[in-house]
Amino acid sequence: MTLSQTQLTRYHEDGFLLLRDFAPRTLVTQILEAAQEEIARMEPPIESEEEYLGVPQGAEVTLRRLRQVYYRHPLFREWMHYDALRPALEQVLGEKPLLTLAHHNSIMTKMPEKSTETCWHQDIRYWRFENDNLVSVWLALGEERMENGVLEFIPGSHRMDLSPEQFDKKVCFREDLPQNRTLIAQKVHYDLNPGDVVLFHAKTLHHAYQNRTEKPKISFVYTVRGESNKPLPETRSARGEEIPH
Ligand SMILES: O=C(O)CCC(=O)C(=O)O
Repeated sequence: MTLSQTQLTRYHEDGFLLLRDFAPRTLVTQILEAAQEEIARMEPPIESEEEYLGVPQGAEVTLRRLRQVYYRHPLFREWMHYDALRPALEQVLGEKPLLTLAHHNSIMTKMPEKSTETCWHQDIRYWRFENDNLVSVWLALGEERMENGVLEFIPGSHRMDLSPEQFDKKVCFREDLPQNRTLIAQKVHYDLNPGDVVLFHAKTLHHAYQNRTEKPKISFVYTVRGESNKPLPETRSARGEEIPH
C-alpha cells in the first residue's frame, strides 16, 4: 500500500502515523500464538523489567522484551518482510528500507502486576547512525489501551531541538522540568486493536504506562533505516546484521 500525501505529511509533521487495521487478522493471530510460545520459552537474549529498572535480578525474572526475534520464528520474518508495508516505509524514509537487526526486532511485553512504566524517550538515544532517518514499526497483537500500557507520543518532537539537560542519566526525558512538562501535556495516543500498525520516527518522544490489567500486553516492534543512512563504525549499531526489507 502507498500512503496518501495527507498521511505522508502527517508522518513528517507528527513523527508518527497510525495505519488502522493494517495487518491481516489471520497473520496477527498466528504471530501472537508464536509470540506466546516464545515468551513461554524465554530464551535469551531478553530484556527483563529488573534490567530496565537497574535493580538486581532475583530468581523470578519479569520479561520486558524478547530481543532478536528475526531468527526465532518464520512468522516473525514474514512480518518483517511484509510486502504490502514496503512502499509506505520507502515513502516515509524517502529511500529503500533496510532492516537493522542491531536494534528493535523485538516482541514487547507488559506483564500483569510486574510491568513498569517506560520512561519518555527517543529510540535513537542508544543508536549511532550517520543521521536520524530510521522508522520503527509497531504492530499491536492484542488490544492496547491506557490501562494496559498503550504507547503515547509527543507530536512533532522528532523535529525539536532538545538539549542534553532535558534528559536524565538514562536519557529519559525529564518529567520534573516545567519546559518538558509543557511538551508532555501535548501527548497523544490511539487505542490500538490487533492488526493496527504505528510507524514512528527514531527521534519521536514516546512512553508507555505499566499494565494494570490481568492480561499480558504483547506487541511486535522492528526498525528500518534508509539504505544510505549507515551505522557509525565500531558502534553497537554497526554490529547487527542488515537485511533489505
Ligand atoms: O514499553 C513499551 O511498551 C514501549 C516500548 C518502547 O518505547 C521502545 O521499545 O522503545
